[in-house]
Amino acid sequence: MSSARLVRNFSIIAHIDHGKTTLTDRLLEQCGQVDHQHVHDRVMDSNPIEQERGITIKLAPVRLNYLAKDSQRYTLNLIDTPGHVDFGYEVSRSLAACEGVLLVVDASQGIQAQTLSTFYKAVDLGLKVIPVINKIDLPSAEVDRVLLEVMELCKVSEDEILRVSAKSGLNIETVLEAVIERIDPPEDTIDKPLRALLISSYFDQHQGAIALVRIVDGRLRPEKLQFIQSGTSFFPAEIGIYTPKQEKISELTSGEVGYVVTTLKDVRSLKIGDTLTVASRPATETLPGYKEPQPLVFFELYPIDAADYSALLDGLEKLALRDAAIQYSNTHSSALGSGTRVGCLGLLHAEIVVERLKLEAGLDLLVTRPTVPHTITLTDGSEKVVRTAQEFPDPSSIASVTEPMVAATLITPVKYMSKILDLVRERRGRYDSSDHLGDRVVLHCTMPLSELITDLHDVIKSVSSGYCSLEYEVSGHQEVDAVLVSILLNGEEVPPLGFISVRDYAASRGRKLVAQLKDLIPRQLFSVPVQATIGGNVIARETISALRKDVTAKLYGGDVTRRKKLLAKQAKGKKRMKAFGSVHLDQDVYLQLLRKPL
Ligand SMILES: Nc1nc2c(ncn2[C@@H]2O[C@H](COP(=O)(O)OP(=O)(O)OP(=O)(O)O)[C@@H](O)[C@H]2O)c(=O)[nH]1
Ligand SMILES: [Mg+2]
Repeated sequence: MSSARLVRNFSIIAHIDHGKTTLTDRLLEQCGQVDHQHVHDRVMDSNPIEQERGITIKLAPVRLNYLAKDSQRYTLNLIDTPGHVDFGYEVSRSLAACEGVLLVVDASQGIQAQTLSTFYKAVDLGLKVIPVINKIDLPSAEVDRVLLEVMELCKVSEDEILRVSAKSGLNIETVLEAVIERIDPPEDTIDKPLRALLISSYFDQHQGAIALVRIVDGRLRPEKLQFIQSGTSFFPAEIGIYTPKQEKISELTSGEVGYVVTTLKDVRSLKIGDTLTVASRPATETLPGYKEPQPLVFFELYPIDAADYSALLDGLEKLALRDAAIQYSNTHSSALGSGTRVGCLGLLHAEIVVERLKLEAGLDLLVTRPTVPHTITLTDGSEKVVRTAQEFPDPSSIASVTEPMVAATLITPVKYMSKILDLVRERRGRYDSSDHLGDRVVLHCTMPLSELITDLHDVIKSVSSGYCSLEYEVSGHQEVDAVLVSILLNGEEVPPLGFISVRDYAASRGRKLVAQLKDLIPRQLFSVPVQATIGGNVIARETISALRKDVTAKLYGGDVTRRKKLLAKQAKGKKRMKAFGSVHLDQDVYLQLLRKPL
């Protein structure tokens, strides 16, 4: 137990890649908490995908034990957050557990779209913001320009802005001292009945469901505990903190952040934002929670080998145990058999889910194009939410369609502004207003979400030489004239290749996809027409010409064992493919198409 006066709770927030995780690693090092025997570059990004991609996808708490200049030992509970827009909800949860934040800004980049959104989230919650300019060691650092931007945004004087290099460790101590001086200690409410906010959860193979909590009032001890909203109760097997290793302690008290091993089998019985209390002496008032993450993109997954269906469900189940933002439900297609429809927070999240299933469950999967949910009013007056192209109803039964819209914020140097606005208009967006930020401009626009989950991000980066950044939030729905474009191979429909498009762009997108398919599909022994259709009318067509060489010839030479081997190899290859109109497609074709936007 530590006295609340000597506790500080804060999160590190920033635009993607501005150095949150590196700074967290350095702070750990400063407090002597890095185990040099097991040290790898990134102590905090612990899961393999985070390590490989160098991005944070889940919030991570850690407790620092810091001997300050005033000779007192402080307990600093820090939460490292992800910067990518798909994982913005993790930032909101982290902020709910803090009294302050370190707002990190890359000295070579300045304030970016995500910097603004996370800053306003922190201000809305009344948190103390400590601005930190990072990467001052870089030759391309423009510390003075960034200082002005930060002073303008945060309404602070120059000497309140810290200047550090998380890479070299320069000025790291100033960060810890500023946290102690400027962030308020949590309120000391140790005598009240226990109320702990569930910030996050994960599943450990040996320990079961583990809850990450911020103790708001009272003490959390080994006694029967209960969640107020869900009613779930349990006896904790262990209480502890992250240093960053799990470290068992006897109790957590008001103001502290730590973990509780719940022994529950299903992590989904832990509802993020729920209030934990003591079963025999419950608190009555729940803590203000926060919104559950809402999936924004949906796609379908089918095992290429139907026998793998149960392995697919198992794999997804395991993933969902660790990642509460994944939604999935069973679906069936006449052409593809049994599959699942998966909802994710964005394209990066979707890519990570598919990657994990392939890696961890070793599955060959057919992935349909990610789609945003459309709400369709049918001619009989009923409403239907269509999450993937495969569910799109017959055009004659549709009265109207609406699609999700987003409020997008783009920050760009003035000289790229007109190019960016052209791009926004091309993607069916509209300009709403703008502000100035130093010598750059902040554009507020409204756009269809479906236009954002394509290559928009890459295109924006390329027209602005990497200087424009984008951030968005779902803002409502708007009516759209949408149609289903179907793809036919050799006269037979290939449902996973179909897509929903606004009618005006359907023909050009259909042509683009048909041309991509012509390049991607290997030539066959016969010529294969590739067509795109809307409601049965052909809008684009290409032909994959036939292979001239007789590829089966080699099957007939040589001895029996060699022929058998070749046949077996061929059968194995076939298993990993799915036939449409006598054309076999393997998972690589789908995966490559996903990366080629329309
Ligand atoms: N030169 C220099 N590079 C830095 C500094 N801090 C971080 N970096 C580099 O910047 C890149 C991104 O750093 P991360 O710490 O992963 O950034 P992040 O903000 O945690 O990124 P996300 O969690 O994905 O949002 C890495 O390649 C770091 O090595 C610094 O002070 N100087
Ligand atoms: Mg990170």
